[in-house]
Amino acid sequence: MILSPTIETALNKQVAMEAAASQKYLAMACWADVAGLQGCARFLYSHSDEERMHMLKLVHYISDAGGKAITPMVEQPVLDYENIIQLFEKAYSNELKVSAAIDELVEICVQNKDKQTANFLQWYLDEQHEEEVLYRNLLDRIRLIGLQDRGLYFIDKEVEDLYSQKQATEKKKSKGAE
Ligand code: OFO
Repeated sequence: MILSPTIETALNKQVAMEAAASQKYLAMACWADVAGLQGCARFLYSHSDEERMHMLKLVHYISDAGGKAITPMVEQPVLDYENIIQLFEKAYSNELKVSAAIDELVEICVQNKDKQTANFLQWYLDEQHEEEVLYRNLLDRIRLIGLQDRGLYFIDKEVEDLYSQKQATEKKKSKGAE
């Protein structure tokens, strides 16, 4: 199958968006690291890696379909946050933007009758759904804990636990795939 120029351009736009997401999470992880929030940092570093994996999946798809994947320019992400709640609010709103972009991409595939790419993008639709739920639930919990008293300690612990659960689920998934 050969990609149409329209689909190739649209997929490359998504490559850039996933790369930018990876950079944003990396900057968030560095901020959390400096703030002494080790659980949050671990979670965010690993999410940055995930976004890079999302980018690479698209790059390989474009190449395998005879197109040319474009390595995007690296933009400076936001480096500082007022506090950890604001950071996760930004992360959540970023996920909503990525979801909207994937929806639009699927729509372009449908309009251009590219069923194969629309089918490939199903994985991204599912992934975005998971990430939206994860960040929405996380935000609810950390808002509930709040920043007062030992709030930061408990927020960091909450995120660390979430990170460990995610790692365990990934391990199970990859064992199942062996
Ligand atoms: Fe790429 O999954 Fe979120 O943004």
